[in-house]
Amino acid sequence: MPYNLTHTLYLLSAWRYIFRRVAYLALYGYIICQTMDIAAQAIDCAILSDYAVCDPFADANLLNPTWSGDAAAFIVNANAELQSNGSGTDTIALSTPIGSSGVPTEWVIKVRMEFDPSDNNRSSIYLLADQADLKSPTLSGYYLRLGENGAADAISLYRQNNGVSSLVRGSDATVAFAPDLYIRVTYNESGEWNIYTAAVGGSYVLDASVNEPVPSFGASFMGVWCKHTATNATKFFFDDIYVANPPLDTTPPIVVGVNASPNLVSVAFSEAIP
Ligand SMILES: [Ca+2]
Ligand SMILES: [Ca+2]
Repeated sequence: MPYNLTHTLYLLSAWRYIFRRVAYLALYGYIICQTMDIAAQAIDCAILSDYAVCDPFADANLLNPTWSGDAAAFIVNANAELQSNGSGTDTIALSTPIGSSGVPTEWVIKVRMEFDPSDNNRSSIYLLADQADLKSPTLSGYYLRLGENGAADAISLYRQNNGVSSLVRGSDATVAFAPDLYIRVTYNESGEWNIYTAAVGGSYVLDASVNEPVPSFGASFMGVWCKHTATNATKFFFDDIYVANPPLDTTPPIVVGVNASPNLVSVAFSEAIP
């Protein structure tokens, strides 16, 4: 019965393949679920490690870390939240250093805006900035914008480079109506950004992804930026700000080219040499 034997072997092989795929997908799904199983809740810096920034504003001030910029236009309120405390129509911002050794792998921030955002009343979360002054016209960096006209306000990741260009837009209406949510952003060495959102106490859900490798960056800062009219000058709230340290650079520079002339030898490396 050569036909039946072949047929049986084929079936066995097919089932083995299917079993492997199911096992792989189950394991992969488990890993993904584990990775995402980070509750959207108040952060505890005592149990977190290897961070560049961890601030639940429990100390009721703008120190540890030091937030600079429009410090007079923000307060830490009685609920231990960073709250805008501006007046009139204005743009206010605060930043804190995150070091200069690379791009962090993760950011978390809780954002609450007690109004429906618009072009004139919106916030930006700077994930990376090359200057402490987030209002500088020459700033380069990456930020999340929360707020636009209409009722479809999405979270959008922008790259800023002496001008602004949109990179990726998340789901419509995520932040259209008095937003109150946690946002978690991850970045990996392949240049992949993932933006997750969660209701307070809920689980993070992927909102948007984009591949956009960050060019080499010097001194880096993160921070919050608010554009407001008089009505909403004190209605921006931020909390539980966490930024992971950039991963250690374990890839040594390698020589990619050598050029020799009678008086000069120039060597090209695969990365910038400090
Ligand atoms: Ca807090
Ligand atoms: Ca809107």
